[in-house]
Amino acid sequence: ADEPKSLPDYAAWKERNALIVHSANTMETQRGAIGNGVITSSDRLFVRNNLPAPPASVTDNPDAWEVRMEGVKNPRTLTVGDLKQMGVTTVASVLQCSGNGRAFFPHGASGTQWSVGAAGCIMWTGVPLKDVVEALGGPVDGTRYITSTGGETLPDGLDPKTIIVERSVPTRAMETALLAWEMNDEPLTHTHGGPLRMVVPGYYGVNNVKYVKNVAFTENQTDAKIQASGYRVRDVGVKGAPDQPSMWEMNVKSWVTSPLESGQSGRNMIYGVAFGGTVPLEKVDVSVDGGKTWKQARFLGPDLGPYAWRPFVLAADLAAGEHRIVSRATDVQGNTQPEGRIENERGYGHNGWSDHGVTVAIS
Ligand code: MSS
Repeated sequence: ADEPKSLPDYAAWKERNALIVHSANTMETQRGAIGNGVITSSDRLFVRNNLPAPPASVTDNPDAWEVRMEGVKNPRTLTVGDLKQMGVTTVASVLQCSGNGRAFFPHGASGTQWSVGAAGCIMWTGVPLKDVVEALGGPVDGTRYITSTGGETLPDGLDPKTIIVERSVPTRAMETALLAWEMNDEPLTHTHGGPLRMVVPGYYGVNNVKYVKNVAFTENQTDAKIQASGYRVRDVGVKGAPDQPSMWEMNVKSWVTSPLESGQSGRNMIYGVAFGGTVPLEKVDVSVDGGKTWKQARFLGPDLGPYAWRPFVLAADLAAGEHRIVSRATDVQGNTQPEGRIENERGYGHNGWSDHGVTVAIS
């Protein structure tokens, strides 16, 4: 058997036993470690880096970190210290990798084989992007995207466009986006993008650019590979291209977090988490017979707003034997999780309820 991988230095502070270490750049939360909390503790949150993370020293003097603001009437370079004078808000939002659930695709979608744990619900604190943009005169006319650039040092000898983490989201995201310097009430670590991170509530992880050094209102999407052909939904066997849907707003999703393997006959509490992406959640139904019959679960804990997840619970009387336990979330617009997968080349955006179920042996 393979030696269990140890945590890389930049994530050494994490709770090793709560994580599955796929590689030095990819770690997911164990399904059984997600728990019933509304907020994911930082030491259990998944990590995904497309490039090696910058050194820990980037957060030595966080207030001095600079971000260039472009595509606004009065372009400027601002420090985190400046941003802290411009406004502050806290938003609870699910951070989820586009490829969460990829492991369920039978065609062997390439990329990290995430199961359910490339997701967490986080309290982000920072300045609303809107406040910063208004202070700089508003976006330049004709701009349609907000393009954020990550601050990693790029390796020599490669075309920067092929590796840089630079993502464009539609300008409608300006209403809710923030430039965050705190995660779960603590200064943002370099592991998760400190000193400053673009947070786009309800959008897939990749749009939440870490160590953000440039934010530009642009007419077009960036031609960086991670935008142009990466993170695009297309049929199996098809190459990524700019005309395919980009991984922006997340879809409605849920999964069971307990029990996962076994239990005693009689009353069992079935727990899980559910969220609606950018649309508030309406309800979660749970089935203990693989989707033949459903019962509505009860939400647990406070509602921290449309972008947060909601832990849920259903008390079910289970007889001895095997039970296939599945959950199905529905948002207030009536979008509900499909039963199956939407097959696609890179295994993005999987919210099918069947694959996300668990088979539990009750004795
Ligand atoms: N940012 C930067 N700068 N870099 C990188 O790499 N990645 C992405 C985001 N951002 C990156 C960034 C991804 S891809 C994800 S998921 C996220 O991030 C994660 O986070 P964390 O904090 O957990 O690590 Mo997929 O869609």
